[in-house]
Amino acid sequence: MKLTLRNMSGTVALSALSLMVGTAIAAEPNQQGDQKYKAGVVGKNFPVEKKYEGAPSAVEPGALKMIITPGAPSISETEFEKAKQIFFERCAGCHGVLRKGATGKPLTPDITQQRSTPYLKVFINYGSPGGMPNFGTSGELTPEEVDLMARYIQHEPPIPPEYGIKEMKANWEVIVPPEERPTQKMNDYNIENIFSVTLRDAGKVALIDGDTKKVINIVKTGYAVHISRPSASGRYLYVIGRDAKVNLIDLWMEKPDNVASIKVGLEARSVETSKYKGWEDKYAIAGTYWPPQFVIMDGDTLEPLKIASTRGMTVGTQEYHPEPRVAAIVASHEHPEFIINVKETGKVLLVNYEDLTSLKITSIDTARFLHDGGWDSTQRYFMSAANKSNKIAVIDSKEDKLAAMIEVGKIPHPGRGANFIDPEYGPVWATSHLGDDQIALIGTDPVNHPDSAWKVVRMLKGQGSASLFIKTHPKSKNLYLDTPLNPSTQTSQSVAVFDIDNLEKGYEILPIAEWAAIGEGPKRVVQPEYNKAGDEVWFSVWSGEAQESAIVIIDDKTRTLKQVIKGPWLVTPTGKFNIYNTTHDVY
Ligand code: DHE
Repeated sequence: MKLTLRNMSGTVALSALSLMVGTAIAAEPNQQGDQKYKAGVVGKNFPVEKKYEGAPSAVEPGALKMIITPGAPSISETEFEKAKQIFFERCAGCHGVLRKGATGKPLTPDITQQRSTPYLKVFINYGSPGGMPNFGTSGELTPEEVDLMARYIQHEPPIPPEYGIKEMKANWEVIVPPEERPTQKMNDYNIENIFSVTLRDAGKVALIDGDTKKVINIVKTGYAVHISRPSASGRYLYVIGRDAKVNLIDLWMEKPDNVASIKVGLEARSVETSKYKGWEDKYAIAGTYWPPQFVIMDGDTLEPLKIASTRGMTVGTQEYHPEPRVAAIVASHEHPEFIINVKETGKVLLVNYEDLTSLKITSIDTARFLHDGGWDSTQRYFMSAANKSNKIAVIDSKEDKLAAMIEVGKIPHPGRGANFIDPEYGPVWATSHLGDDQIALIGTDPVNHPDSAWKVVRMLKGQGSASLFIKTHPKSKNLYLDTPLNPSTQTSQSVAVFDIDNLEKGYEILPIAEWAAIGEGPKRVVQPEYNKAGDEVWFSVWSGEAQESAIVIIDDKTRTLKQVIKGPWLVTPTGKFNIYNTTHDVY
């Protein structure tokens, strides 16, 4: 089928059929519905990475004012409201709130008006080989909605409000002031082996005793809660929701619970705490997607102290980006610094927190679009994934400079990655990929293994693409990786495990979801996490909000089922953060 369309600049020919086949994957029922956030991923038969990145934005569209733009097709106020809602739920994750371009293409009126309504409708309807989902033909949007969106994106994007110290302070609460908190540990829990489990769609975390596997407390947190990070001493736990709410939990309390909370913006993913010697537990930092900024807070109370914007020029093309989102943040062990991935500009910021009045920021150019990453085993080198550039940037946190840029597979997604000793090449850090089935092992020891340093020394083949997390432990000989977004149910519901001493032998598949013995549901197996001793691995079996989910614990040595944790409280478990391993960056 050939569609020939006219736009302002002439004739555009599009093979709609080729657009349809390009990147579509096999249909997977969207069993969790498409309610805001509840699915976690969108689209019935969308490309894997779009299912992952295309989740709804936490920015509340209701607050944004309508902007009518000269040259754009007419749109009524009611239509604008509806289109705004659709955009924030389905498009903002990839194109950005301001449509300036993120992993999806820029959609500002100077570009969209040139394209014209019929051309835009084809793209929205059929998708593109570049990864744009087929919103129309997949049934995700009706023909009327496709037409509406084609007209809407020719108008200026409405701008969400800024969020400064005044707004943060108005949404800051110290529930238990530091002077009223325990002066010593008031419970018998082995705090270092507690797991903070994200109950994504419940907006809560479950604190689970890693020794007894019993629930200690279920603590209310932000909306669509994302990650947990403990303070350097291991006493405090910081949790962040997509709604940019940070909760501070005191693990010394008889029953660990919230002692402070703050909303630091409209949308966020990352939180971290100061870990440099002498600065333990002093500061916390949260990075936001909107507004594009980070805030340094008092570690005990979450009082916001210093906000800095990430807006600025992109690497390479050196053009202004109004919305560079803050992705992963790690705390340096070499200097009193936070290391911040800025997604859209492709810059890694090393923010020195010694003097908040004269904030020193070293900005290192890497590549777009920075997402997640973690330390090498010496905790000197930060291995950062520039996912759309298919590269790992190596930041030397001692010298504050770029050590290397390494080409890997398609869309690396390490989580924090995995460190181990390769029998042939010495210390390596590994990442799996969203876009292919490979596992890249990168040499990380420039002193004793200079020939292997900052090179992909092995490329292993896993059981499929759409991996999000890879994990091992210094005491383990196993390397696990999940594939939760793989279109094959068999693959998304199991994990692959490699023997570190015999990597070329291939992997064994563990049917984790089957071991969970739960009812119907997507049952995606996600994020391996070790206990403190490094002899157990915990996996989330992630189903819909109204469906049964589970945590499956296996014995690492025998790779056999040890225990299943279930219960009506276990709603959409995803990330799990062992206090000791997360505090000490053991992975
Ligand atoms: Fe995450 C880490 C962003 C979707 C589970 N996620 C991160 C980090 C970022 C991020 C920037 C690194 C934080 C850090 O280290 O400081 N995640 C995003 C997104 O923008 C994205 C793609 C889409 C969205 O709308 O949020 C997204 N993430 C997901 C999921 O769908 C996952 C699988 C399930 C869920 O809970 O929502 C998910 N992300 C996680 C987990 C981590 C994480 C478990 C921490 C991994 C670790 O081991 O540290």
